[in-house]
Amino acid sequence: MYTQAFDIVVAGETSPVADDGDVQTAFLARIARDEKIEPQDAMPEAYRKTLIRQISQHAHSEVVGMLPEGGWITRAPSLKRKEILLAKVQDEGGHGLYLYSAAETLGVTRESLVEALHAGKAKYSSIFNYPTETWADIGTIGWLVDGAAIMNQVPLCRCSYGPYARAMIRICKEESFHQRQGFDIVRSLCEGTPAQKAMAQESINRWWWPTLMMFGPHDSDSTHTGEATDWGIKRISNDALRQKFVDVTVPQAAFLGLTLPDSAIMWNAERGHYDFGKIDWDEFWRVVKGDGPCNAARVSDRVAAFDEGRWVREAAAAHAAKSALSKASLKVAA
Ligand code: FAQ
Repeated sequence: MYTQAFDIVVAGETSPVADDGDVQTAFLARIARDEKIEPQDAMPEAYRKTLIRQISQHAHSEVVGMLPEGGWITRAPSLKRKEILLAKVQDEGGHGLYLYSAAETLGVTRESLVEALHAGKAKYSSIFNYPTETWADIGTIGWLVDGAAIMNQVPLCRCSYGPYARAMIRICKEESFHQRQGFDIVRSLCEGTPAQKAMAQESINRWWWPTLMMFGPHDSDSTHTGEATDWGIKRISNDALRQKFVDVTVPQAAFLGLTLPDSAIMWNAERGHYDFGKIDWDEFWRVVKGDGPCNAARVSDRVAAFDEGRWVREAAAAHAAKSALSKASLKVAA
């Protein structure tokens, strides 16, 4: 399993806390040596809490992220596209699973994390509160949203917390396939009829700015970057990742013959980067605080899916209990 050490802390208990001075110093020295911190290791309470916050928000994002695309599985334009989209949406569910498992190694229960999501108390990525209006949006999500997700997540493969870093390795491999399938959909539309190309352009116009918001607030407004960087969780800042994303995406859009909806995008030879326009942070915070176009629908759809899946969880638990019982009686007989 990618996320677990064998001797994890028991759910509901916490990892050994390293809040006294000497242990704190030893912990920071391990971080400085780039050693992985494992679930059974002593760690500062603030480090543990930051990881639970980030990993659970990430897990929720993967699971809520299944919804905007899931609605297009039955409407995909061909059997091939349907199969690919089905596999992609399943992958996102799997990513949620690895990440909830990684969070559980820190002593929280998955149930408590899911409850917070369903109660509307937990954050997940702002991007999934926008609607998928056309088939082109499925291409755009793969190309831009998965592209941004990879840009942010590749550095997390080197994160100081072992179970999170190992989960990210597999997730990034799969996200990279997702990004390519999205680019392939957009490319097909751009090589199709004028109406198909227009559909792709209209989709990019809607998704470009929300995608840039995925990287989080400017570094100057980012509350967690300082500590997360000191603790080896965050390796590259929000603004630096956003810039890297713009730099790789501008030439891709030019290759496709699409225009990014920002007249300020221009190569800056002095900086060696593309300049780009101002993000609407009011919109970002509105969406993060629950007032985006789809926030209410996303949470209620998740709650409904969880309720509808109750019988599957109960059946799996009953099967596991029955198997354990028959194994135990075989042992007694032997
Ligand atoms: N949306 O101090 P910072 C995907 C919050 S997965 C909502 O900068 P930090 C796969 C932040 O939580 C996409 N909230 O925070 C897929 C904090 O609030 P808090 C998710 C946001 O943690 C593709 C506050 O603002 N990826 O797409 C956002 O240092 C396609 C202050 O911010 C991850 O979760 C936002 N965009 O940096 C699935 C990657 N940005 O907790 C389906 C892991 C910030 O104090 C289809 N996470 N906030 O109440 C990270 O790398 C970091 O957590 C950041 C934020 C970079 C997201």
